[in-house]
Amino acid sequence: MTEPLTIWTYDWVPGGKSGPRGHVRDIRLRWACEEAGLAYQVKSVPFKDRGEEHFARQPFGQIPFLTDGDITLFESGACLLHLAKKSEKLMPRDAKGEAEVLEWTIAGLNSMEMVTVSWWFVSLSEGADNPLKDWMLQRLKHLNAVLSEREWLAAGRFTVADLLMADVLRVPRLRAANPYPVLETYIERTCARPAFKRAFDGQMAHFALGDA
Ligand SMILES: N[C@@H](CCC(=O)N[C@@H](CS)C(=O)NCC(=O)O)C(=O)O
Repeated sequence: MTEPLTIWTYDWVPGGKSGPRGHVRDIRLRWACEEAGLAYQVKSVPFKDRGEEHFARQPFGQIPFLTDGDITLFESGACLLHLAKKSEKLMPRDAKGEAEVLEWTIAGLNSMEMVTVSWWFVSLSEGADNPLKDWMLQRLKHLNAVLSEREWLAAGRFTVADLLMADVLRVPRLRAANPYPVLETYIERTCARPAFKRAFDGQMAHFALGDA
């Protein structure tokens, strides 16, 4: 029997208020599979002892990575686009719609997450004096202008680009610093999708098992 798609994550990550549970990036892959109705299983690599086999599949020793038959991919964005090729629910099949999904998925990763994650890290030590604050706020401002004109980023409907962007934006510290109600409503609208809740609950249950 062929193995279903396998999403790889850690066996455990710290819990509690400041822990990453609920935001570990395997959630992006779970969410995409849930949206598309793709069968998947989740397997673990050790969080504490990252072995050679892990680095062979994710050269930075991070997660997530994805196995699909004899294909293994790392980088959540690459995995999302791979999954999007399997389902029109994640990405339309017309050339224009597909191009919009590609550009907005990469924008989520490269124009937003690159800035927001840098800002987030610096904010842990610098608080309100974060020198990256203006850079981060500029990006939110421009995204706000886009989402003030339309409900979804690409192709006139929910796609994997929204899944990615909402996941980037829903980080609590960033959400608290976001001055734009339109963006908050976008996060709420996107994360209200039942597929998100299933993915979130799945991740929380997985790491709770790791506690045991
Ligand atoms: N660009 C990577 C980032 C992956 C990433 O930051 N993964 C985190 C978990 S969400 C991780 O493995 N952190 C542990 C580490 O960096 O050692 C992607 O999108 O897949």
